[in-house]
Amino acid sequence: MIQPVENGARLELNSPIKLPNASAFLWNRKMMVHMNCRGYTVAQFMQPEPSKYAHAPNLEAKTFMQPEQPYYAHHPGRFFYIKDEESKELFSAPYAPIKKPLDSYIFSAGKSDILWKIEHDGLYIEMRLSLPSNEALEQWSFTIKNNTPITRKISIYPYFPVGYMSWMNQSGEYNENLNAIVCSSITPYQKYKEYDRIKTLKDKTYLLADTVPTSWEVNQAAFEGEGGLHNPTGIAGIELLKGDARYETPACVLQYRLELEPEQEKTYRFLFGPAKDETEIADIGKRYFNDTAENGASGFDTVKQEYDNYISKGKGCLQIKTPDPALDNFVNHWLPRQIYYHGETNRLSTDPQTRNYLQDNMGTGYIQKEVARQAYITALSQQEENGAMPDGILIHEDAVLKYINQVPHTDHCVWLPVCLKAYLDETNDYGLLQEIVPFANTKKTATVAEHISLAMLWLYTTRDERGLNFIEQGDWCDPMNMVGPKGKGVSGWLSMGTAYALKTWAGICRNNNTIALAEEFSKKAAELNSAINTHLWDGNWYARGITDDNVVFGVKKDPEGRIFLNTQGWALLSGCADEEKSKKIIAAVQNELETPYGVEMLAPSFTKMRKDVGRVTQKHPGSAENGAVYNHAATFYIFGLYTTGHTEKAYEVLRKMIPGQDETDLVQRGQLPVFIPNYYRGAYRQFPRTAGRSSQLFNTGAAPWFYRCLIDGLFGLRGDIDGLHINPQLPKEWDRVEVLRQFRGATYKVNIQREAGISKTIVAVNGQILESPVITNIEKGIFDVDVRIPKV
Ligand code: CEZ
Repeated sequence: MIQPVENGARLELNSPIKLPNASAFLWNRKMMVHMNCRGYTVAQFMQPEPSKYAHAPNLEAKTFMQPEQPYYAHHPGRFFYIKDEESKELFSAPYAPIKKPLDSYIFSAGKSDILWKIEHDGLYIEMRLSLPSNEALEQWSFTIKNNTPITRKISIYPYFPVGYMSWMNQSGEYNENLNAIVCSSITPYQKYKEYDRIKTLKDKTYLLADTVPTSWEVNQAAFEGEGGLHNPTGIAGIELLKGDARYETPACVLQYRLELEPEQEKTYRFLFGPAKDETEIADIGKRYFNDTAENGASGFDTVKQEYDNYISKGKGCLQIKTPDPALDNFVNHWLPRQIYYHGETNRLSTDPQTRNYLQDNMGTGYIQKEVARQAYITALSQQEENGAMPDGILIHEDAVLKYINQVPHTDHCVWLPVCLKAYLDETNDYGLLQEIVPFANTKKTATVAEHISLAMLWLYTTRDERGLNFIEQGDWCDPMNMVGPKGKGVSGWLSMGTAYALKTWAGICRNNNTIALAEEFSKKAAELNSAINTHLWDGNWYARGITDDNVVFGVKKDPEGRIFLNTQGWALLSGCADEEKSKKIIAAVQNELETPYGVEMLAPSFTKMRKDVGRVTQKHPGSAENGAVYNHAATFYIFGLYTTGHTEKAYEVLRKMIPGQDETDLVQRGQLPVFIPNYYRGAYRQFPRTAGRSSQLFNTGAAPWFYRCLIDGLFGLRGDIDGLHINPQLPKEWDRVEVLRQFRGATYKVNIQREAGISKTIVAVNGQILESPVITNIEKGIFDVDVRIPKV
C-alpha cells in the first residue's frame, strides 16, 4: 500500500480509498499547505497573522491548526475535472470530487513537492504541487498524456474553489489581461481603527494560468448547478459560460479544450494564492511565466529549484542504518524535515506559546544552530524582571498575545534549561551564557546565565507550603485549567518539571564553572523531589496534582483519570523515583496506559466534566489531552526511560510512534509515515474502534524530543562539555547499526556492534582504542568510530 521510492526521499501511497485522510504538507516562511490524498486542502499564509485564501463555504471561526480536520464535499481543495468530449465520460483528478475508480493511482509525498500519478480510461495524468521558498503561492503543474491508440477530444477543467471569502464583500471575475481568475473580498471588521490594518491585507485570491483557457466560470453556484459537485452542470455544456461572482461565492474554474494524438501529452501550469491587487498578480505572472533565467529556465522552474534547495537545508545530524528499514527511512528523511518546519514557521503563529517556542527550537539546535541560539535570546529578552516567562513569545513587531496565551500557565520557565541543555550538548556554545540580554519593558539587562537563574528561582518560589508548584490555569497541559484558578492548586508534573529544570541547570552551572550555583540548585531540586515523594506518591505511581480544594487527583481511587503519564515520565527525569518506585511506575504505565499505538496520556479517559480538573475532561474521551496517545507526552516518557537506562521499554514505546508497523496498523492510524502526528486516538480500553486513528496534525513537540531520544538514548551519541559521549542503548534484537553523526564540524562514521565476552562499551577512533567512551578533541574531518557493546 505504501512504498518508499528514490532511496526514501519520497513515499508513495497506491490507493485513494484505504487511507482516505492520508496527507502530506509543504511550507515556507510565509505559508503552509496541507494536502490530503484526495485533493482536499487546508492552506494558510501569514500577513502577519495566519489567513486563508481558499475558504470553507461557510463562515469560519479563526483558530489554530486543527487535529482530525474533517473533509466534506465542498471542502477547499485543488481538483481537475476531465471530460471526454465524445463519450461524455467524466472523472476527476486526483480523486475527489467525482471519486470515480481510477485504473491506477499514486499519491507521492516528496520533501519539496506533492505529486499524483493517475490513469483513467487511457489518459495518464501527473499533477504536482510545489511552493516557492519565500512567497505565499502554490505552483501547480498538470500534465495529461494520451495512452490510447486513438486521438482523444477532451476538456480539462481546473476547479479551485475559493469558498466564502467575506460577509462584507466578495466577488470574482476572469481578467483577460492577467490570464487569471481574480476573486476579491474585504476581510470583515467592525472597529474603525482596524481599517488601517485591513487596507493592507491580501484580500484577493487568484488562479493564474500559463495558457489562455477556452473558457471559464467564476460563479460557484452556476458551475455546480443542479448536477452537484459529482456532475457539475457547468461542465455539461460545450463550453463554460464565462460567469462572474457578484457578492456570490466565487470559484476558479477554467476550461481547456484539446485534442491529443496517441502518445501526445500536454502540460499546463497554474499559480494559486493570495494577492493585494492586480498589479501584484501581474508581477507574479511575469516572474513565473514570462521571465527566463540566463540558463533558459522559466521563472516557474527556477523557483521550484530554489525551493528544493531551501528544503534540503533542513538536514539532521544523524543518518542511520539499522535492522529496521522503516525506522531508518523515517529518521533519515522525514523527522528532520518536520523539525525544520517547526523552526522555520513557529507553527504559523506570531506569538508561539513559550514552551512550544523553546522546544521547537530545541529541535532546531540539531539543524540550524544559529537560529536556535537566537531563539533563546529572543525568548529571554521577553522575561520579566522577577524571572517569570510570558505565556507566549512575540516574534513579529505587530504581534500580541492571543487565545491560549491570555490564560496564565506556570510552566514556561521549565523549558529554558531543559531545552538549552540539548543546544549546549550539541554546540558547546557556553559563550551564549555570557550574552547580555534585556528584560521585558525595562532598561535592565543581565547575562543569559543570570536570566535563567532568575527563572529557576521564580519556579522555586512559586510553590505552596507543601513545596509543590502552583498551577494556576494550566501547565504543560493547556486545558487543565481548573485545578488551581483560586491560586491554591498545585501541579505534580510541574513540581517534577521544576526539579528536573533545577537539576539540569545545576549541571550547566557546573560545566560553566559556577560551582556554588550548581550546588544551590541541586539542593533545591532535592527539596522538590522530597516534597513530591511526601505528597504525591500513590503506592504504584505518582498523582498528577492537588486541586484548589486539596483533592489529590490522578490516583488509584479515581474512576476516571486514574493515572497520568506526565507524572511518571518526569518522575524518572527529576530523580524523585528511586529504583523501586521506577519499577512500579513502569509496570503501572504498561498495565494502564500502553496500547499497540503507543502510550496514552491518561486513563481512563474522562467521559464527563470534572470541574476541579477542567476542560481537558470535556475533550472527547481518547482525543487530544483526554487520554490520546499524545506523542509529545509519550516522548517525555521515552526520554525518561532512556535517561534511566530502561533500554528495551524505551525502544518498544518509541517504535510505536511511527505509523505502519503492518497494513492493519497503517489503515487503523490512517496516516503516512512522513511525520509524527500530535496524537493517535487513545481510550483503547474504552473505545477500541477509534483507537490509533491519527490526528493528521503535524504540529507537535514530539518531533524534537523524538530526535533527542535517538541522539541521547538509542544511539547514545550525545555531546557534552568534554566531547562526544558514546553510550548506545540498542534493543537486544539488534546486533549491529551504522550511524553517520555530524558533530561540531566533525563527521563520525560510527559502527556499533555487539561483541561476546566484553562487559562494557569499547570505543576506537580510527583504530585507536579510547580509555573511556568519550571522544575528546573534536576536530573537523571524517573519522571511523568502532563501538563494541556487550552481547545480551
Ligand atoms: O496545544 C498544545 C500546545 O500547543 O497542547 C499541549 C501543550 O503543551 C502545547 O503547548 C498540551 O496541552 O486545548 C488546548 O488548548 C490544546 O491544548 C491545544 O491548544 C493543543 C493543540 O493541539 C495545538 O495544536
